[in-house]
Amino acid sequence: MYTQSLDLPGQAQQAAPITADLAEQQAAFDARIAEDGKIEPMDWMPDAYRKTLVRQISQHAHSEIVGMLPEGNWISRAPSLKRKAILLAKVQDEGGHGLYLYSAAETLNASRDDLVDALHTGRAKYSSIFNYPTLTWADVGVIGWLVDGAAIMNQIPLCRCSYGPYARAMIRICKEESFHQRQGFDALLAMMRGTEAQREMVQDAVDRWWFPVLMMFGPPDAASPNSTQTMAWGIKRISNDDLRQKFVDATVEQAKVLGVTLPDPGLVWNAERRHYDYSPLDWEEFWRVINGDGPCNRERLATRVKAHEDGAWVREAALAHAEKHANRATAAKAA
Ligand code: BYC
Repeated sequence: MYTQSLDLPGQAQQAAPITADLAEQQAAFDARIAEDGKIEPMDWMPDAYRKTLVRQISQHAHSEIVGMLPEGNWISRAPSLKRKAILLAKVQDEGGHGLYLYSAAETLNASRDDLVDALHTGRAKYSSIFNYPTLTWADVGVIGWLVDGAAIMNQIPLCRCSYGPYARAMIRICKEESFHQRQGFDALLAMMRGTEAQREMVQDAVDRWWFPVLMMFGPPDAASPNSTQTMAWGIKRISNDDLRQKFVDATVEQAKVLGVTLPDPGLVWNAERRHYDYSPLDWEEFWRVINGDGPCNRERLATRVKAHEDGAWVREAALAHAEKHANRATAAKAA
C-alpha cells in the first residue's frame, strides 16, 4: 500500500522534465486534476497545493495522536475484560492512523520533527473535539458512536482525494474507523439495556458531546477560508456544511434505535429540504477551542509534550543502533 515510502525526500523536483517550463508543468497538473487523476509524490505540484496538503494531513495526524488521550484515560477503568481489550485495540489503531498520516506528509518533503514541534508549541491545530473531557464510561461509547461517526463521514470523501498517498492512507483508516464507530454504538446499546442509572449516564454524555461533534466538520462554508481552493484541487470533495448535514440526517435515525434524545429542540425534519433542520451552533465556542482555550487544551498538550520527552531515550537508542549498523556496513565494504 505504501509504495510512496520508497520515494526519497528531494526527488519530487527531479521527476519533472528539466526542460519543461513552469507553465507546462502547471498545465499538466491542472489537466490531471481536471480528469480526476492522482497527484503522486514525484509529480510536479504548485507550492500552494503542497503547503495546503501538509497543513491538512499534519493536522489530521495530530488529531489522531491527541485523540488517543481522552479514551486512553479509560483503559485502566474499562468495565470488563472485553471492553478493555476493544478499547486498547481502538486507541492503538488511532496511534497507527497518526503514523500513516505523518508518513503521507513526509512524502511532501515535510519533516516529521518540524510537524511534531508545531503541535507541541501550539502552532499547529488538531481537532477541536479532543479538548473536551471524558467524564464517565459513557463518554467512551459516545466518542466511538459520534466522534468516530463524524470522522468517517468526513474521511470517506478523502479516500478520493487528489493526492495519492493521502487517499490511500484514508482507505485503511476508514475501515478501522467503522469498527470504532460500531464498538461505540455497541457499548452504548449495552448500557441502554442496563439500569436506569446507566441510561442517564448515556443521555448525559450525548447531551455534552452533540454540539462539539457537529463542530468537528469545521466552520460554516461561508466562513471557511480554505474550502474553495481545496475543493477546486480535489482535496476536499464535499463541503463542511454538506458533510455536517449528512451526519445529522444519519445520526438522528441511529439515536432512535439507541433510545437517546439528541439535545436540540430545533432538530426537526424539513419535508421541503428532505433533511433535518438543526439549531445554529455556537461558533464563538469553536474558535475559542481551536485557538487554545477549550476545557482541556492545556492538559492535552502538556500530556503530549511529556510523552514525547519521556520517549526521547527510545529515539536516541534507535538512532544509535542505526548508526552502528551503518558504520558496520561501511567497514565491511572497505574491508
Ligand atoms: N478542529 O477553512 P476550514 C479522529 C480549522 S481524528 C480544529 O474549513 P479546512 C479520531 C482549519 O484547520 C480525525 N481546527 O479548513 C481520532 C482552518 O485552520 P488553518 C480528524 C479546525 O482544512 C482519535 C480553520 O479552522 N479529522 O477521527 O478546509 C479518536 C478554517 O477551517 C476544525 C481530520 O483531521 C476542527 N474541527 O477544513 C477518535 C480530517 N475545523 O489550518 C477519532 C481532515 C476547521 O487554516 N481534515 N478547523 O489555520 C479536514 O477534513 C479539514 O481539514 C477540516 C477543516 C474539515 C477539518
